[in-house]
This record gives sequence, C-alpha cells and structure tokens, in this order.
Amino acid sequence: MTTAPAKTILRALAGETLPTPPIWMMRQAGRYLPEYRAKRAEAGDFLSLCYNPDLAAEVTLQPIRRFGFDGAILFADILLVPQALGSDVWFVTGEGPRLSTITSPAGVAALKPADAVHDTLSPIYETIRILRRELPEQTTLIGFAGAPWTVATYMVAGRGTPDQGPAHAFKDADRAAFTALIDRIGDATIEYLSAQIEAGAEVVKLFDSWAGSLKGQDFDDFALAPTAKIIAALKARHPAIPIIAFPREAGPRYVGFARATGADCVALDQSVDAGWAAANVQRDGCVQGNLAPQHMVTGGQALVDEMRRIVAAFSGGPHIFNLGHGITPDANPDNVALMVETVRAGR
Ligand code: 1CP
Repeated sequence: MTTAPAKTILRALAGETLPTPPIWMMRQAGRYLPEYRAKRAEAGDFLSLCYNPDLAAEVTLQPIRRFGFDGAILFADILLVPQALGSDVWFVTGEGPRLSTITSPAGVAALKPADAVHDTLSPIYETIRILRRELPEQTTLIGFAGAPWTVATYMVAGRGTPDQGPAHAFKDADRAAFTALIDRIGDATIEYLSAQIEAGAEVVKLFDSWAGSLKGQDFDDFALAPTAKIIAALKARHPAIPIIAFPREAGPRYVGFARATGADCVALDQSVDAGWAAANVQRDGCVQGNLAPQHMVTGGQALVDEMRRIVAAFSGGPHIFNLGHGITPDANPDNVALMVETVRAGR
C-alpha cells in the first residue's frame, strides 16, 4: 500500500484535483524584491550569485519566508548549461546576458561532452542540498533547465533576441548541424537535471520560453521531440519524478503536448484562454500558469477578478496557480501577497 504524497504541489502533479490550487511563482527571486537586490550586490554580479550555494539558497528562501509559496524554484539560470558546455557567458548590467556565438558545425563539435557539465555545475547541486535542509517541510523544491531550443537560441545569437532570428537562420541553413546542437544541449540537460534530482529536487521544469516561434515540423523536431527525449531519459532514471513542461506561446500546440512528451504538467502562458485550456489541455493532466505578470504591477480588484476566473476555469481538474511568465522587476511585492491571500481564501 502506498500513501499519497503530502505536499500539495506533488499531489496536483500526481493528478489530484484539490479544493484550492497550490501556488508558486515564476521568477520568485528577482529584482522586484529589495532583499534580493541586497544579496545580489553582496555577490558582486549575477553569475557569482548563481555559483555561490549559500547566497543562491538564501535568495531562493527569501520569497518563501515573505509569501509562503507551496513551491520554491531553485535560484540559477538556463544559461549555466551553455557555460558548462564551453560557451563564454557574461551578464551586462541593465542589458542582459551575452554569450560567445555558435554558427558552424565546428562550433557545435567543439562543445564539451555532456558528462563534463558537472565540473561547472556542481555548486548548483550544493544549493539544492542546502535548500532541502532549510525549506519548510510542506514546500516543494523545483529544479529546472532550459529546453534545448530556447538554450540554442542564446548559444547561436549570443544574446536574447526578439524573433530568435539567428537560430532560425542556422536551422534553415544547416539542419543537420543545428540538430546536432539540439542533441548536445539535450544530452547535457539530462545529466544536469538527473544530478539536480539526485541532490534533492522534487520536481523539475523545462523552460522553452521561445517555443512559440517554432511552427509546423520545426515545432515537432525542436520543441516536442527534444522535450520528449529528456523526459523519457529522466523517467527511466527517476520514475517517480514529476516534470513540468513550458512550451511558452505554443498556442494550439499546447493541445496534446503532455501526451506527446510524457510531461506531468503543462505550464500555460497568458495568451491562451483559461476556459479553452481547461477543455483542451487540462483534460490530459495538471496545468499551471496563465495569470498575466502585469497584474503583479497593477494589483487591485482586476487582479482578484482575473484570479477567480482562472481558478474557476481550472477547478474541474489538477491545477497549480502561477503566472503565465516571470514576474517583472517593476512589480509590487504587496500584489504578490494579495495573490497568495486570494488563492488561499477558499482554504
Ligand atoms: O538580477 C538580475 O538582474 C538578473 C535577473 C535574472 C534572474 C533573477 C536572470 C537573468 N535570471 C534570473 C534567475 C532565473 N532565470 C531563474 C531563477 C529562479 C526564479 O526565481 O524563478 C529562472 C528559473 C530563470 C530562467 C530563465 N533565464 C529563462 C526561462 C524563463 C523565462 O523567463 O522565460 C530565460 C529565458 C533566462 C535567460 C535570462 N536570464 C536572465 C535574463 C534577463 C534572461 C533573459 C534574457 C533575454 O532573453 O534577453
């Protein structure tokens, strides 16, 4: 006989419909919090914060102390994997990430092998071990990585891009070399997420933030297939670990995504209608997300009304409350507190 896991996020991910949804928040640690900004200044720069296990654990715990979310996401970044594969990565204050660029088969071939990623990423596993000791017992620890397409868009362009143009150009010019890049990132991601799970991550999430720019066969080959491959490998090694997939702005391609990839939960951005997603996506299992992050800036009755609409739409199945994308630096922490209060008012 087995007993149901007690943590609410794990129960929802196992397919349980709860009376009120558990809640966590994308980009819970970030510049909207003064205590985050203070720790970041102490670390010196963003990457030093990611690779300092004590400080990274501290900025993960800060929003949990303040708001008491049901889940905490590890503090790290999707661009640590390119760095571990041999790309140069740095952050320009006020602008964002910069990387060396990969635009040729030789650039792909020069990347380090997947099992070498631990040399760079072992501090992240230490952050996870600290968090498992320090988090409240009801809080679920969520590990993560970028999905291969999204990570590739940064490795090819060397920076964030509005339309992922350079990655599309590489893919269209040399599909075999681009596929090799996707495979290399996928293999590294399997090693990285397995190690996160072994260190104590209880759930892992794959961020495919730029999935929406892939259409037709490209979506199948570069969003769906790499995600399915990573999930199959992780489930083979760690059968009990729930996995959240976030093919952001996939639109109609959200339909069937969980079935095709083996994901236990699909995270929804704010561009899809909650009623539509309940009928077409939640029928395959747990969903999370959908609240526009802008509500964390504007707050008020509009926030409460929109939350009630989302909760009602997803009340017939497993649901985790979350934003449709990360909270922005201009958000007001009081609105985050109001969000947590509102979702729990029914408890
Ligand atoms: O302090 C700062 O100025 C840095 C801001 C910041 C933060 C707080 C960056 C730079 N990364 C992070 C942490 C981070 N990134 C987390 C930690 C956990 C959390 O609290 O949520 C996670 C899960 C991420 C994931 C991430 N990084 C994604 C996927 C999710 C998404 O937002 O779409 C992406 C695309 C990145 C790349 C990245 N890192 C940072 C920035 C500004 C960007 C986007 C760059 C761009 O496209 O221009």
